[in-house]
Amino acid sequence: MSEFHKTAAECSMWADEAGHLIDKARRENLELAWDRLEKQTPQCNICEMGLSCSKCIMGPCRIIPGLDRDKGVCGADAALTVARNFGRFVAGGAAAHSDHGRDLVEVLHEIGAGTTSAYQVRDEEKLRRIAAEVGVSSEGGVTEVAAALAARLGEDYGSFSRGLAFLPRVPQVRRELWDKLKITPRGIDREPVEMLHRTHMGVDCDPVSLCLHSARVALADGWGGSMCGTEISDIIFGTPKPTASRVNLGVIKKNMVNILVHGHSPIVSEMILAAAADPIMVTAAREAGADGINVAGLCCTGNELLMRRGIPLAGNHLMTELTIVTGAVEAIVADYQCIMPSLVNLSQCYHTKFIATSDKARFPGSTFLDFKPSNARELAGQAVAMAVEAYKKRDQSRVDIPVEPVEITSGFSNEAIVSALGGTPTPLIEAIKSGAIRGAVGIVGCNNPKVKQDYGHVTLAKELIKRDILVLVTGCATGAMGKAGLLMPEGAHLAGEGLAGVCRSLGIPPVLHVGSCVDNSRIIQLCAVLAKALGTDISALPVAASAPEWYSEKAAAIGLYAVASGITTHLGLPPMILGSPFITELATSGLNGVVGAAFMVEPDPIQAGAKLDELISGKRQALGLTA
Ligand code: XCC
Ligand code: SF4
Repeated sequence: MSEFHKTAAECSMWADEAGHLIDKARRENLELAWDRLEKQTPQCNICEMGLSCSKCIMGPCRIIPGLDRDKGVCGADAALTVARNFGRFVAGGAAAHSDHGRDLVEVLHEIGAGTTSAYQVRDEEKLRRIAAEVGVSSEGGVTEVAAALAARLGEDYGSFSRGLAFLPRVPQVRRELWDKLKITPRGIDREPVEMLHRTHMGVDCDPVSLCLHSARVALADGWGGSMCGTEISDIIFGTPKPTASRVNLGVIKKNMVNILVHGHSPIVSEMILAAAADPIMVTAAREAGADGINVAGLCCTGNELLMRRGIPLAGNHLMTELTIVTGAVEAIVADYQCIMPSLVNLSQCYHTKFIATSDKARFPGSTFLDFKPSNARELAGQAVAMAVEAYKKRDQSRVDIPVEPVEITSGFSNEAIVSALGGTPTPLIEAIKSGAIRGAVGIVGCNNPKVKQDYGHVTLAKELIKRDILVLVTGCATGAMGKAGLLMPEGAHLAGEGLAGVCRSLGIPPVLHVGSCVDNSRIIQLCAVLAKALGTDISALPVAASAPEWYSEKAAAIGLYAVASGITTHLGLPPMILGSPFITELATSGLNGVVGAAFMVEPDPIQAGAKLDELISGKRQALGLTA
């Protein structure tokens, strides 16, 4: 029997509570991501190295240096092929985040135009503050300011922007460096589109130039598209504040109509939440025999609702299939990104309704509701009604929810962090200077069935906090940290003396949940604030980023914008670049001399913890602080 068809007890590739449901899926003959990975193994080594190209039909070409096949038909060698492939990979991720951000800009525009009643501005103070920051009028009515801000940020998506609105947040030295390197992003859409152009056959044939443009693409995401996503989501749905919630499969309730929201954007999930609270719907649920309606989150839209509303998180990326296997999910309402196509089939093996809501993310075999700002509230009502109907068809004998939920704290927006510190970042800077907090690492998202689920996230976080390194977490890593108890102030007992002391005095956990994938923009902004306060560049700060279990193009874009912003980034799995020693060297070391940060690939989270600790010690000493 191969590794992936083993029972949970025989195999250790997944988180503890997952195993129980994997066994159930086995008994019910249902296929999961781990099974499909096994069928795909061994995976194509040439692709894994980044050495296959199908960008034109003179190909497809496989570049095999040393085998007298060292160039494609057009003459592209290994370095060029790897650079082109990686460039498009990053562009895919940047496009995803930025298009999500655009949807928020559009909702803000509709609020300004008065064409939606479903959405309002919940954080007027932030609306006016951001408007003033980006140079549009912050005076007048809310709708006027909303319209002006949407117009200004909308401009950043096109080619004729006067410079991305949020660029002044970046420390001056870093901006000068970007200008010198010609990687200052010029437009949120422009950079990924230019990447598609440059990587067409016969355009940019210089691997270095392509890598620099990859950095520009990523920066357009981090300081552009993702930042729009975060800031406007806060304006429309409220800026997160510390809030108590729960996490894991146990948040799915046996006696409730369970609706899971899945995807990334809060635009749909917030409406589902509103519709589920409608007394008419709750009565309908009771009439159907349930105690009520329970909304829980998956992946990043789950993180959005968790941050702002304290809505519990049912699971992360690799738990999404298993939530259906509990047999207690009436509906999955999906927007876009990271939604495994397998969920549609799997939901058909149960009574679960799979509801797609975005015209750009169609799922054959699902129910489609064409959400727009103008009809969102009405369609959300329809989705909830479908879930209530589905409850009547639930087979209670197939219901199996193996665990009790774990308590967590969420909601650490930068505003909330600064407010917890008494209104200024100074106490944080003092804590860093004194060494109580030696540094900070952002651990971001994703699971990947190639690595043991959650192990990388949790192990690395524990390695860091015990060394007095504060951890900020986003995306799918959140569920893992929560289950391990690291998102509660009590988790501080696993931290070193200094960090534990800070956690105790502020009543905060040693791992702070700061949001979804796009909310990594909060982390770079916080770094910029600290760098400016210290009169230095981001690359001088004792900080790093890490994606121990990453899988997605978006994660590559995040990693690269972190690096290009001066933040060294650990990856638990290498990107598909190893076919070019030149590009590999550039990514893992050469970039240090260019942007003051580089990628660090280390599969073992314990080793990674030690290496990040060493990096942080070095940065501290360079700042004249104790190691
Ligand atoms: Fe997707 Fe964002 Fe990754 Fe989770 S963490 S698997 S990208 S949902 Ni951002
Ligand atoms: Fe082959 Fe070049 Fe065409 Fe790629 S672009 S498929 S390497 S000929």
